[in-house]
Amino acid sequence: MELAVLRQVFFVLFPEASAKLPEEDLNRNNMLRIALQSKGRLNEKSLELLREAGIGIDETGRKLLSKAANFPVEILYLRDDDIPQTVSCGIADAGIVGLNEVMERNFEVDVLQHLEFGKCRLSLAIPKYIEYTGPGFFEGKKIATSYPGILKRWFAEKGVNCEIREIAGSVEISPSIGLADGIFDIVSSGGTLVQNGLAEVETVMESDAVLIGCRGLDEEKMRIVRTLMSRFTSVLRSRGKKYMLVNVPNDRIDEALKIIPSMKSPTLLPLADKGWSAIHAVIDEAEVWDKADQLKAIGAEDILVLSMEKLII
Ligand code: PRT
Ligand code: ZN
Repeated sequence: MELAVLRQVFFVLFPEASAKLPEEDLNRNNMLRIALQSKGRLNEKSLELLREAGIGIDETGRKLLSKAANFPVEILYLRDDDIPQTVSCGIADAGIVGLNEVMERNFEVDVLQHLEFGKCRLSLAIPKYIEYTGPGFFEGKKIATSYPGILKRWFAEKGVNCEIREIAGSVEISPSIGLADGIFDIVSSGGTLVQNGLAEVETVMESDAVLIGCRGLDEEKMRIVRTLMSRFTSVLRSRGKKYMLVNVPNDRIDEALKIIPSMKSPTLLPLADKGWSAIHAVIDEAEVWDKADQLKAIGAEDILVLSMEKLII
């Protein structure tokens, strides 16, 4: 898109933000612009993921736009609602946002990668004392939500007609004040529903933060996107993993390898003490104690468990 046009689109879409961005070049070609949530639930986790992927963002006196020091990326901070549109029209090349926002806004963007944080679900809930009889229950009923698009499509699939009341916040109080018969909202722990006397009756979609991309990026930007995705994959794979070193009598190696299967071929090192070897393996943190007990039972000794910094594949 032409720079002048791009600038105009940005100013029309985000008048407040554009006031803070008088002279920034909105059309940098050799750099990937990523839109992140400026504040809210996804902001810190998004920056943490970038940091762990080795991309240092200067956050002192955070502006609307900030550049990475060591990677061809710049960050555009926006409200999450605006991210899908910003990416679809090419003002940002990529973005990190909840899948729920992508599905709700329905702009044309590519969902490139699931980032495994910001996990939640979008569910229908009704007062807990009412008996639920299936999707047909909602025929002719009023439902309050901030996500009318997703809900309309779901009811259309089910062939149910109901009245959707779009409200911006505090959806969960709608049934108790007589505004709606049920709600459709984000659920994480389920605590908010319980506090408001509601029962979750249908899960319409699962969501997590996703990396989205503008369609038709040029080869240079695609190359940066691919590097970014491969770094994210490494970060996500190493989360919740531990590095285990264990000394095993040589005649028990086969059994030990069944207990701790390795990613490819096992790393096996002979010890100075003849008749013994060390096995190195990456295992899930949740399995550490269980695996250690099983290894000790077959005669393994000196089990060392270390934190894992990165798993680059
Ligand atoms: O200001 P801006 O528009 O950028 O942010 P926002 O206020 O619209 O969104 P924000 O920061 O609240 O959430 C951003 C994204 O986080 C959402 O779009 C989801 O993808 C994701 N996410 C994950 C959640 C939750 N978990 C969550 N629990 N978003 C909201 N909630 C709220 C929900 O609305 C409900 O009120 O938490 C309540 C339910 O939580 P539980 O744990 O009681 O079930
Ligand atoms: Zn929002």
